[in-house]
Amino acid sequence: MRGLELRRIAMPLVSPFRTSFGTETARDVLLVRAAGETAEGWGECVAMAEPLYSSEHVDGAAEVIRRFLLPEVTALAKSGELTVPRLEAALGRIKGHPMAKAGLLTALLDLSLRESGTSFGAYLGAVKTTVPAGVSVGIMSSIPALLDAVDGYRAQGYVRIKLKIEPGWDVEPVRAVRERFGDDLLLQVDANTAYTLADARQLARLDPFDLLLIEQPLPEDDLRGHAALARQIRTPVCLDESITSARAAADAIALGATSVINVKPGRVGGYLEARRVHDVCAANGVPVWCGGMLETGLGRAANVALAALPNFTLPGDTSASDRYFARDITKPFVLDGGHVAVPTGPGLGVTPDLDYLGEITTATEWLPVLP
Ligand code: NPQ
Ligand code: MG
Repeated sequence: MRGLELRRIAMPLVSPFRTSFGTETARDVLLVRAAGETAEGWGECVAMAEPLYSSEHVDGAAEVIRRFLLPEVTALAKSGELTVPRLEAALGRIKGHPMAKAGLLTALLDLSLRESGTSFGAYLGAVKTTVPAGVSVGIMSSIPALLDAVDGYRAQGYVRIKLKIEPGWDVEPVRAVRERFGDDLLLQVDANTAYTLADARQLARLDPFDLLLIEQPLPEDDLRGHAALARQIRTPVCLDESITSARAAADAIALGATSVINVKPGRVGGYLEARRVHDVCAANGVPVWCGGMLETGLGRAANVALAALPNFTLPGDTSASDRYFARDITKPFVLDGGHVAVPTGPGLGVTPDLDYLGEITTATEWLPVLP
């Protein structure tokens, strides 16, 4: 293990993406490159520029990696014990910062899988060669603008639509999409914590529209509130932000706070813990789907491999690259009959275009691991 490169890139979004917590116009991404003796691996840290989705943010994640995670890598490398499972265990001493840990662990996992010629999908236990693609549709300025956007995504083949909602943009957009596109459309909503339990009656007004689920209506730490809400509405409750580990998933299920779970590797500290979330849910008969954090092709490749595990029975936010970016840093992920192909090459199965990466890089930093 020679070292780690931290690289910041700026990716313009094809259109502003508005959620209940804010409007994003560009993706500020932290990439981790793990340089081995004979190969290298890539990991994408999904933290946002500002701590709006969760408490992490990109500058903080970079600081945590260089100051607190790197020494754990170095210690294991010095004793010749550096493996991804051992590093994951060692990182447990450092509290929190799952997105920083996931970016680092994914780079090392990619490196080791490329060395052994194993794909992410094969390593994780994928049972499919393609996965159905859903799309997350931001809060729009008007209902006609929303209907146009949904129409465009349907024409591209997306098999499931997710509408971002917030107080004042919930029942009417859902009603309009249902009326326009019919009862067969797979439709769900995501509030990103914008409601409280006092809004239960308003959220029950979504009941007639046969939504697949409502994602994270209440604050991240309000598991009891989600359990109470689940008893007051017909739409299944699905947790995203609240599910920070496999143990948190088991607790939320036991409490009746969630009947479906959104799995995001960055939110739970990496792909090994994401697989454990999958396994705990499968053991409890709770279906899961793969969330998205506006990943580049590197993060998208790993997510698509994860989404090919057997209990990922609902379409994920595993959209094509062009949902977010006019140009991706890897060969773009494309829709084929509403599905995205699981990469089959070693590791992530994709590599960044280094010339383009250079053009959009805003900062790089080399962190040697062993002298
Ligand atoms: C979610 N993602 O499921 C998130 C939240 C989200 C695809 O809906 C920049 C970086 C903007 C990450 C906006 C989707 C973001 C972001 C929303 C994540 O809750
Ligand atoms: Mg969500």
